[in-house]
Amino acid sequence: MIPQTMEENDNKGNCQLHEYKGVSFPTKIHTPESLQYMEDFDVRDDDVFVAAYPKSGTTWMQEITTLILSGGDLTPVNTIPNWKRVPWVENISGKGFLENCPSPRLISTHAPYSIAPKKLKEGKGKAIYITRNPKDIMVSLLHFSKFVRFFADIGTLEECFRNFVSNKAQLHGGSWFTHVRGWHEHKDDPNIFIISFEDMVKDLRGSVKRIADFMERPLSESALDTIAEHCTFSSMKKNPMANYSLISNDWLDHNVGTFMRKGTVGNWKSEFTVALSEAFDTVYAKKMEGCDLKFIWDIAELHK
Ligand code: PPS
Repeated sequence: MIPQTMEENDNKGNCQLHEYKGVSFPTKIHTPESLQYMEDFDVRDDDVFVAAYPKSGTTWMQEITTLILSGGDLTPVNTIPNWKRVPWVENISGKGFLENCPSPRLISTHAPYSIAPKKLKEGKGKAIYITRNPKDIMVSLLHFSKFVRFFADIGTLEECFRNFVSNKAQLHGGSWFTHVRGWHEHKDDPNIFIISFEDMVKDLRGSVKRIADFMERPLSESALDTIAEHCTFSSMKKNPMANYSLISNDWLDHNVGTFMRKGTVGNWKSEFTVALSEAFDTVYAKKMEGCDLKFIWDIAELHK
């Protein structure tokens, strides 16, 4: 979600969103041309995309996939910022940067399936899609919007809710419901692997192994141990190459918040009122009708 280079755009004025094929994106880091570039992207056979609705665990997966490719060698995650290791294809700076990245490439995207790279949809390369329960996403997004300067403040939690459940959500990546349903419909495609944030919280080592198997990059037991240890929330929170502390105050107001905030399941419970939670559940039941995706909403459910 963060620009790949600080030169990418100026940072004056309010952040605006614009629509590309019915999906909202922040104008500061995306243009119609950069989004078209994503759709037409020249996918290589060994490309691996990290795809997610914002605040679903993208940065976490960037770290995990980097370490899977390095076989557990910590050098890249300790020396290269995540936005350079796993750049966003739809950002303005994607074009010109990605073509020069050596294979195998790791590439991030917050795009819904409808506008994901066409070649990926035809079966070229692989994508790992991360889901997260949407109440935790909403809370994470709300806090993020207070300290990120290229993204409009999304108001109170109630205002965020009304926006979040709207079919025309004025949020980066558009409607969460459309996003998650669109990718989930392709869960059986051989080049798409779906995993939840909650699974990763529950069993990080087991999740890393599943992801590595999907990437066809088997790991030794000791590499698995190293990756699981490095990718804990407390460890990543301290890593300047992953925690966005390197981003200047012009882009992120570091006095207001931190990117690595809670990293848990069920944090929404401390922010949602009972009434808001019930209103959410009603809309959720309607919008997710016919979709067999199940979420874990509470940390206690993880240990059942
Ligand atoms: S972004 O801005 O869309 O790229 O954000 P994204 O990386 O998708 O999601 C940020 C949330 O992921 C949490 N996070 C983690 N949780 C647990 N363990 C690890 N290692 C980890 N790394 C990132 C991060 O704290 C954000 O969630 P919240 O709920 O705000 O803490």
